[in-house]
Amino acid sequence: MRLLSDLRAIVGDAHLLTDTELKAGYQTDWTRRFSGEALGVVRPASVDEVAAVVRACADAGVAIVPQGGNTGLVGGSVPRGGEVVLSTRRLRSLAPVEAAGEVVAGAGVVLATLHAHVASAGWGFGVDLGARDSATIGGMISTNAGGINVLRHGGMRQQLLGIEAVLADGSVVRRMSALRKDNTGYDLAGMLCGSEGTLGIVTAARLRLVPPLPVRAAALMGLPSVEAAIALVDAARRDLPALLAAELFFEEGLSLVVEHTGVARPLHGSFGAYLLLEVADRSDPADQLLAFLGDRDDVVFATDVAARGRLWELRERHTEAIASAGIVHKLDVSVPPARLAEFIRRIGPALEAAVPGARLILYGHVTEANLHVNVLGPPAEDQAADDAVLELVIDLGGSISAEHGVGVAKAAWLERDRGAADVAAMRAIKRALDPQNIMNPGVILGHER
Ligand code: FAD
Ligand code: S2G
Ligand code: ZN
Repeated sequence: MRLLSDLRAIVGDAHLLTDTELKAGYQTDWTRRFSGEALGVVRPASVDEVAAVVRACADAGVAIVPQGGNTGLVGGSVPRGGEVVLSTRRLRSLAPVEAAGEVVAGAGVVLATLHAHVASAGWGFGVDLGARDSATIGGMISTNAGGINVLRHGGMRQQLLGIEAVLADGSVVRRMSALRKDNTGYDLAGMLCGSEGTLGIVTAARLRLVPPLPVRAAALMGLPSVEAAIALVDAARRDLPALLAAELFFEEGLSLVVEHTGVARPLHGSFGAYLLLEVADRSDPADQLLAFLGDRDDVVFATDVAARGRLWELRERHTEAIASAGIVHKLDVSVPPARLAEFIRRIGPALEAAVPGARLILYGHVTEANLHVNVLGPPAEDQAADDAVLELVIDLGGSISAEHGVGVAKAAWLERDRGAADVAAMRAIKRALDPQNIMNPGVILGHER
């Protein structure tokens, strides 16, 4: 095929994969629910090679699936069939940290690498998440990733100062100046952030850094009910200025983690809800947290790195523990904070009515009322559980996607969530920037044009 020889000429033989074995890792997503056969996997080493690849695919009318760390959870990072997967893993340039607290990173830079890079210059980066060892800067921008520190620093959009991207015609948009204020025209960076590879390919970004918060303490509490946990989080937001993270999980998830990992149960007995709080500052915030906890028992308090890591492991290994139990339907949703307790009370019966016997595991970023609803039991293609959850979320005025994006998993629900006028405006932007519909077709907007 002419396109494959063109791609080989652009990236070199070693970076065009057509062999079934070599393509395999790029064709199935992290949840194992989404998979497809790519025409080929191409691994460009520079923005110019990305632009040449895009032009070649556009000339051939072949669609592109941009892929970073392939940790996305809504099926947007893997082919549906016949596309070229464009892997950004070789776009790993990392400029020196600038004195003003900014850094320019290639799209393929892994989050953990960025954290280490900026820490060595005495800075921090505002976004952190469990997939830090694989998720890439380009992927995190494209999904507008949130993570565990949104309360303090916001998500990826709040860290984004500039962007370099290749559009569907192979042109390169570059807004990477270090200008502190530049109000000239539409916010292309903001529009590409969260576009999940459907409007262009992010090749580099200018990112805002944050002052480091080196001294930390954490506490895991067992609480009698969801209501008690939510009340405590509201109090923590008011009374704990050093609060960095607040994560909620429940018995079902904790038992799976303990069973899967063999780590010891943190508290004796079982509780209606578990709340993990982390405080971070320049000076020691431990006393602030201890004062907040008062004489409460059913608490595990931790200050050193290892002890805090053990508490975080109970939360962050939910994902792999659940995945080890079978094919999981993952629904990353948010509801108005005032309706969070109601959502948690209603989701069990709603799911049981739709899919009797399905196993429900809830956990997530409670300060944003963002829960990760995981359902085990229904086969991958059975949408009944997904529909029951999303129906309830919309009924409560929530969002069908809080931080993972829409992907292909939730494209059918977009109009229910956003309304016809909003979706029509997004379609107009898509048609304008990608008239051939070669940029990740089917993601976010489905296949309707
Ligand atoms: P990929 O999975 O490769 O791609 C994701 C999407 O972005 C796809 O649509 C892809 O086409 C597109 N894309 C990728 N790179 C580019 C690019 N350079 N230009 C244009 N489009 C691109 N997410 C959260 O928000 N918060 C969390 O707390 C969180 N925790 C996680 C924990 C675990 C254990 C796992 C497995 C995932 C978690 N995620 C979380 C989901 C995932 O890590 C994020 O969505 C992340 O942003 C994906 O980055 P990635 O590089 O893996 O992107
Ligand atoms: C998290 C991602 C993983 C999951 O752990 O915060 O965003 O299991 C999630 O949904
Ligand atoms: Zn999350």
